[in-house]
Amino acid sequence: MICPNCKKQIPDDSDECVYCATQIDHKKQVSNEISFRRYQRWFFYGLIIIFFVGMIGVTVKIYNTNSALLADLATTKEVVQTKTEELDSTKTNLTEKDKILQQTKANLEQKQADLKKAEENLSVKDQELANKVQELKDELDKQTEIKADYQDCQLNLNKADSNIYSLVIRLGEGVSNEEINQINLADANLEGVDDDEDGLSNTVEIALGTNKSLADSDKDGYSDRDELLSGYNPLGEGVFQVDQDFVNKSKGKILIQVDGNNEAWYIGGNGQKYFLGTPNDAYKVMRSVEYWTQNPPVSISDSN
Ligand SMILES: [Ca+2]
Ligand SMILES: [Ca+2]
Repeated sequence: MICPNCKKQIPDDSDECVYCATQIDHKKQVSNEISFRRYQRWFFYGLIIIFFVGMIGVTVKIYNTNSALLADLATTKEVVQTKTEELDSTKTNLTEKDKILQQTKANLEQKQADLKKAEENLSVKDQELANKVQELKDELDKQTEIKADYQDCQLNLNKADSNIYSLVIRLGEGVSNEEINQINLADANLEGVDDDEDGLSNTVEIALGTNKSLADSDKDGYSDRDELLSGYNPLGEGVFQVDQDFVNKSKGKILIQVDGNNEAWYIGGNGQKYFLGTPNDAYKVMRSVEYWTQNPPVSISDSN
C-alpha cells in the first residue's frame, strides 16, 4: 500500500504510516486504490487506442507510400518499356546503319580497286602517250627533214621548169589559132583552176577561146570539154576540119600559139595536141616516161 501523504510503500494492513505517521483510512484507501486502478485501466485503454490509432496511421502511411511507390514503379515500368522500345528501335536502326556502312565500305573498296585500276590504266596510257609524243616528234623531225629536202627539190624543179620552158619556147614553131584548131585535143593536162567546172582549166579555155565561166559556151547542150575531145566546135555548129597533112607534119613538134598568149602545145605521135601552157604542164608532159615511150618524139635534129 502507498502512503497517501509521503507516497512511500507501507504494509497493506498498516493503520498508520511508519514513515510520516499519517493515519490510514482503509475504506478511503480502498476507494482510492479502486480509483487508481480504474485510472490505470483507462490509461491502459488509452494507450492501446493510441497504439491502434498510431498503427492505423502508420498503415495508411505505408499504404499511401506503397501506392506512390507502385505508381512510381508503374511509371518507371512504362518509362523502361518506352526506353526498351526506343533502345530496340535504335538497335534496329544501328543494325540498318551498320548494313549500310558495310555496303558503303564494300562500295568504297570497289571504288578504290577501280581507282587503282584506272590509275594503272592511266599510267599505261601516259606511257603510250609519251611513246606517241616521241613517235610524233620523230615523225615531225622526219617531216621537217623531208620538207627541207622537198624545198631543195622544188628549187631544182623550178629551175628545171624554167629551163624546159625556155627550151619549149626556143624549139616551138609558131602557128595561128585556126591551125591549132585543126588538131584534135588530147585528154591530158586539162586540169587546173576551173571556174565553170567543165573539166577544162581556165588556162586551156583561154588558149582555145572558150568561155571559162560557162561550161557550154555555145549553149548547144554539149559541154566545151566533150565537144573539144570529140573534135566538135565548142563555139558554134559542126566539127573542126582536120588537116591531116598538117597534123602529120606537126607530130613530135612543139607549136606556139602566136595569135594568143604564146601557149605551147606538143603534138604527139597519135596526132593529138597536148597542152604545155605553163612550165609546170610542160615539165609534166616532157618528163612522163610512159608518154614518151608510147609517143617517141622526133629528134631535135630531125625537127629542125
Ligand atoms: Ca572550164
Ligand atoms: Ca557546147
